[in-house]
Amino acid sequence: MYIVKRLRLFALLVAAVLLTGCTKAAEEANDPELLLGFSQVGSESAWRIGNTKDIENSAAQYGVSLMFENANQSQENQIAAIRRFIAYKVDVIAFSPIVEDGWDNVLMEAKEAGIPVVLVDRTIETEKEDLTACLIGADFYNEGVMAAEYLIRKADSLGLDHVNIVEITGTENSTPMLQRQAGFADTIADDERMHILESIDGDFLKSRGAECMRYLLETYGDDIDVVYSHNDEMTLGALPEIEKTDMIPGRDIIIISIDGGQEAIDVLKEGKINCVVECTPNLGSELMETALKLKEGEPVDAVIHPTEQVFSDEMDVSTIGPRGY
Ligand code: GYE
Repeated sequence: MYIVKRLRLFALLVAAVLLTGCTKAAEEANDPELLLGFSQVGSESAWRIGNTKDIENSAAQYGVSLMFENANQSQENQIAAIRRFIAYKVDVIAFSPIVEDGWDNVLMEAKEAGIPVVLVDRTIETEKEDLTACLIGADFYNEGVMAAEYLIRKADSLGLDHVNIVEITGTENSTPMLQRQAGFADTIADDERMHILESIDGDFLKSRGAECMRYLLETYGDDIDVVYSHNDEMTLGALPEIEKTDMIPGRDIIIISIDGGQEAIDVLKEGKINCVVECTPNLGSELMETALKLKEGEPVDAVIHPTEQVFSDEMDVSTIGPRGY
């Protein structure tokens, strides 16, 4: 009898715990802690797809309800998405601006609506104050510096006294394009061996990377010693074009890329890319934590940069683990 009573009591307790748990979960589903509107640039690269996946997974993990909009490479679409977020009265808006300028009007509207805005991945150019709360993204200038420092070490080790570089840049007027270019140019500026033959816009796309490389090979042929490409996709587009000539990428032309996605790392391991500067797309958990703080009116850091590394033929590349994007 005593045991039966104890069992009953235990069962009641379990049911009570389960019920409160369920009610809480149901409450959270109906009334999530935070409604976040996020406007993504597009799906142009493995980096971007990895970034989208990470943001979606992090939202689920933090119990954040995510309104996700893909702008398919158009600033107009991004502006329209931000206006929809404002009309919907989301708690926080986040977006990765495709280019740096042209955001003042829509961001003034968000400010007037009292909705904080987080910049993810890329920044904006504005003269107005306090349009955005913070930036969570890579230090692109430093990525350019790391790419150039690798090149200087490589030129030293090969004993090169004249180095002709072609640069395939990302989307014109986007933060990674501007900063990766500036960091690289500033770092090679004092090295008299280094000459940039031409910088050409590859828009972060594989097809454009191939087109640019065809043009560069037609124009400069085997004068090219180095290809500095602002992302893996353009690099992966350029390599087959080099292979159509009698030059071997990674041996006759030094190939430097940025992002560090799986495909590029596999090609680095094959020896056709010499150096890949990492740019991590995993910004989701920082975004969720920041958005939750903003909703509560708590202070946030103005800039959050993830730490990044360089993968290159100076190291034992077989030790590089799976990249996840
Ligand atoms: O390098 C490129 C992408 O903004 C860091 O955009 C990002 C860049 C990334 O499409 O692959």
